[in-house]
Amino acid sequence: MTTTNAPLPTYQAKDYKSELKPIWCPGCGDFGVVQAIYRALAAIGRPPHEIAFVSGIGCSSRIPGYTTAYGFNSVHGRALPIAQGIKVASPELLVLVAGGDGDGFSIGGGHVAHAVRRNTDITYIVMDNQIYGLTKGQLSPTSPKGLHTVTSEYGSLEEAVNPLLYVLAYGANFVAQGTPADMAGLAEVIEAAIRFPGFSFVNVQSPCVTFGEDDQQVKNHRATMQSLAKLGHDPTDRLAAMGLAQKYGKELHTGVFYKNPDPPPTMNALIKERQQVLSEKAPPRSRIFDRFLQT
Ligand SMILES: Cc1ncc(C[n+]2csc(CCOP(=O)(O)OP(=O)(O)O)c2C)c(N)n1
Ligand code: SF4
Repeated sequence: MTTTNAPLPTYQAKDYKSELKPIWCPGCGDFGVVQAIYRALAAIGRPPHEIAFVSGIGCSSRIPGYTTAYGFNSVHGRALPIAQGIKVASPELLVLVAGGDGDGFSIGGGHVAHAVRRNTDITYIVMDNQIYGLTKGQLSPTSPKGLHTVTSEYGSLEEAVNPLLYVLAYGANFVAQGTPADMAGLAEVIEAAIRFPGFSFVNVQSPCVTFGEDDQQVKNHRATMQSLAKLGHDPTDRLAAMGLAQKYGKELHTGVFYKNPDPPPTMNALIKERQQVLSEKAPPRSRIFDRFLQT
């Protein structure tokens, strides 16, 4: 066998950018999110062909197409089950999931709880713009109460879903939030989420400038965001994380809410363990065939 001392290839953010030109509205927060994803992937350094990027349907679900990873712009609300299947079948792949708050917490809401408890090693990035962008501005599950939209002319009557509290309550082991108003911070939390061994969740406050509350949200984020690290939050304290997550919709916290210091085994690790036990206990194949031949 010949060995070579050639350095391993390194990747830059531009290596993850596809030739497709984004068709988002000028000023859409998703432009910043995809840039942060390129940066995070460059920091991780996995070649694009070792990455599978799954999304549902929505403006934000276009993201996989703007990367050089293998992409699957799948079915509205069904990105998580597809991504889990990919990871279980191909453990060697880095599997990412992206989508909107409607995709994730309305039609796909039931899948989030099970993705959390199955703990497959995938990273779920939600672009939470509090509206249905692609279908032109209907109420979404995270729309704030009172929001005027095409489907709530007199203001929404419903309380918003809190995505941070939702995943924390189901036992998520890595939960973070970012905004394109802080690109470096967003890239950092996405990178940390990818590096975390298990299901990781990043909620991104990614404004919809066309149908959202107003078109000044990125500016407002810059003025009001509070870094959890600077606040002295201990990200290993789940209850403290839940306390801070309750401020969702009122205060904009960025950074890691919760990171389990002792991550439980992932679904792939459990499957491997089970397969090993079964293969040790299983009778030789010839004995199984003999049993059928006797009957
Ligand atoms: C089964 C199904 N139901 C409804 C739709 C219509 N639809 C497409 S995207 C979308 C919601 C988009 O909002 P969100 O997921 O928040 O993403 P955004 O466009 O805001 O990024 C809906 C209702 C669909 N494509 N498929
Ligand atoms: S409609 Fe909203 S979410 Fe969709 S591309 Fe335009 S600004 Fe972005």
